Amino acid sequence: MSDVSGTQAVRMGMTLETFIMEGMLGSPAATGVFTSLLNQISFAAKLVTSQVRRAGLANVLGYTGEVNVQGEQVMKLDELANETLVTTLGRRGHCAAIASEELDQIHHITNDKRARYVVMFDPLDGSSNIDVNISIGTIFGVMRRSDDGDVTEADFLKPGRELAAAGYVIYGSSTMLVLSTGREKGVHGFTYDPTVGEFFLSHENIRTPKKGSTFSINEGNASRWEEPVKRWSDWIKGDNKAEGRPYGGRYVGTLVADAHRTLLKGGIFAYPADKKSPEGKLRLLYEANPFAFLFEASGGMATNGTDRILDIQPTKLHQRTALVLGSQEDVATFSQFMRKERVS
Ligand code: P6P
Repeated sequence: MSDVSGTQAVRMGMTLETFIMEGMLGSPAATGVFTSLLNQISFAAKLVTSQVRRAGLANVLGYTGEVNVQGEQVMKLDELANETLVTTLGRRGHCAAIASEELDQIHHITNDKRARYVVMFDPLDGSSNIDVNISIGTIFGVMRRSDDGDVTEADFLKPGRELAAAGYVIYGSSTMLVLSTGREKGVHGFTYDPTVGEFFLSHENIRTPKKGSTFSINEGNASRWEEPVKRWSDWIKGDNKAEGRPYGGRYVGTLVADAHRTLLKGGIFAYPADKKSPEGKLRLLYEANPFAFLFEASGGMATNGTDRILDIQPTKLHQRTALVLGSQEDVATFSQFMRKERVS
């Protein structure tokens, strides 16, 4: 019987960098550029987690007083995270351009042919929860460039099914990076050990249960919902032991936290369109698509209420969408209500 303690076993375990490299070695066609880009994102996550963990001490809380393209107050940590990602991804020559929630336009880096990828991200999702110490996160997607021409916004405006990789970092009770390079490669979680400065494989091959027991939606929007959403909400809270209802209600108010719980435990997260947000609130390119990519790779499902998120053809960088993520059975039931195929 090994006498290695749990912690030591983790330290002797698989780091994110090794896992990515071995993934590359498993794909001889990989040139190493993609692998190196993923390692850059992991390095940026380490820098941002350091900033987030020090936020209370380093007095980076509070508002800069500026307003971003979303019309929201920009918090200092938002800016710091954005700058960190832009700077880190600007190095090594793998990334041709960046799209960020914090930038009105794409940030052009290089047209060099060796820069084969573009990266879209929300640098700090849930920033309104920063100063009340609720989990926040970073969400990213990696897309191959269309051709060897100059990189343009068109390189970003492709359906999410064309993503080469997607993932997120959740800055919660611990910092965890969750990543997928596609359905055939699965979804894997890596927990950060700050004493070593490395992400270690902690959740290999995450699978989302086919059916869950929690629902996650902002009930404060109920008066603005369309009738089918109201009927679904009444149904999921109805008393039917045989069908496992009522589901438990869980809502953090940070997409990364609500989606992370749903990815691991199953159930359903929904941010539907409503009278206040007729297009939905969440952003297609750097919030919905990366999570839709992950949920489909983990055996879950992602729609805008009726149609597959990954099939949506984007037309604008910051366009919004309704978003429903979760267990296949739970998301399918939501769609039945939205299509008026059922009313209870
Ligand atoms: P509401 C955070 O501001 C965010 O963009 C997502 O992280 C989160 O899911 C959503 O907005 C919460 O919005 O309207 O429920 O506060």
